Amino acid sequence: MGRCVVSTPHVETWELRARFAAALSTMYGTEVPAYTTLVEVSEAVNRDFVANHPHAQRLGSIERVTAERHGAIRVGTPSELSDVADLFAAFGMHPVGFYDLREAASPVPVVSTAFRPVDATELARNPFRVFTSMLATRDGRFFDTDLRARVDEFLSKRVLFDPQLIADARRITADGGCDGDAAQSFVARAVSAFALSREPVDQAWYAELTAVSAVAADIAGVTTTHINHLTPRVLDIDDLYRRMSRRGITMIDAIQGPPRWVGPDVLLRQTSFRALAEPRRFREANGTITDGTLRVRFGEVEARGVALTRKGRERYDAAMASSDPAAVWGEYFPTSDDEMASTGLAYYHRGDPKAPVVYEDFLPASAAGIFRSNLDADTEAATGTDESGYHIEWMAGVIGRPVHDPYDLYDATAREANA
Ligand code: OOG
Ligand code: NI
Repeated sequence: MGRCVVSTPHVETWELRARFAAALSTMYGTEVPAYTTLVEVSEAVNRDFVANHPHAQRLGSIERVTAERHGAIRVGTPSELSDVADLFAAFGMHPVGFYDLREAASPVPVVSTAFRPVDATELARNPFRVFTSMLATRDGRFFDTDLRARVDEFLSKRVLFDPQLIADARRITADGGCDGDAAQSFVARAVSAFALSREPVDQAWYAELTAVSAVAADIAGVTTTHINHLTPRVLDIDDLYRRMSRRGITMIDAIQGPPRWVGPDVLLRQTSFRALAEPRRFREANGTITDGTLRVRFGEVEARGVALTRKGRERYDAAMASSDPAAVWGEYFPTSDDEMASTGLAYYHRGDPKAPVVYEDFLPASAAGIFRSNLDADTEAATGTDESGYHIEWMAGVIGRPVHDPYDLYDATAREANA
């Protein structure tokens, strides 16, 4: 009798990513029940939109859009960010873009990037992306020397990611996947790194940080990290907004990003609602454990449009600077894909106006707005000079890999035929 080798099939990078996204979604649904409602309403919106619009799938197949999510996570230190980069690389998610939310009209003390697949084939297989922010403790406009030292000390003592998980991630990245048993364990351990912890929160420390910034408290007030939100994609966000409001869920006042418009949808439109307060346990100064609540997580939904070129993005920023963008949009953008393509404002595969290249990234103004609209307390605007030295090359150095320029990726994608 020959020797019997038991082996489970190889699971490729993209499939690991799809499983990771799906498992996070399942976990987040148990943690934040309103998310499950949002996903159900999003699926209904998309079904109805596809039934009523012959070209509904011009911005992505209904299969891709239905499975599509973005997540948001927040970490405290360069070394935690570096672990995140190693972990996500195993899922084929690479850093794209540098977002400096300290510079937003409503500043948030973080710098961010988005981890996502970078080529069209991988995006079509599963486009999961995670907006990842790091607390800007080095920025003296938000943290004085004393607080910074105490925050850094607190953060240096915690371990967000099991070193074995990161070591496995590195090996899986090098191998381009792993076998089935290893995949199951790896995905489960990666997901649990982002579960909301039941550990009691140090009440005094959390309160002190909240006084500086609610985001600082969420990031550095606890010894673990968690997924902050998981966002489904819809084909008609105005319809979604109305349906959620009708269900009695209070949405934020506005849809962030470009206005509704008769011409091609561009970039990204997002809206959110505040999740209910979640039960958390607190440790008081005398050591007593008490039950309390925190409101840090929320529901968000988005609609994606065509990616704008640098020229298109300049137009976009100019239109958004108007006091009433919706009223003047037609002065900045043409109403057809043909004109968007011929004037070089947006990306199309091989220049074919029937084949938009979808925007895969984020918008700093919307991101800052999403952060703030869901906080209990605001941070003061940053004044004074920034001596922190945070910038895109700094981030690339910290995580030991290049941070892609989104325009380079869109240029490359546009040179290819539609997948
Ligand atoms: C990230 C906020 C940014 C988006 O969709 O623009 C974001 C966060 O709240 O951690 O997710
Ligand atoms: Ni988001």
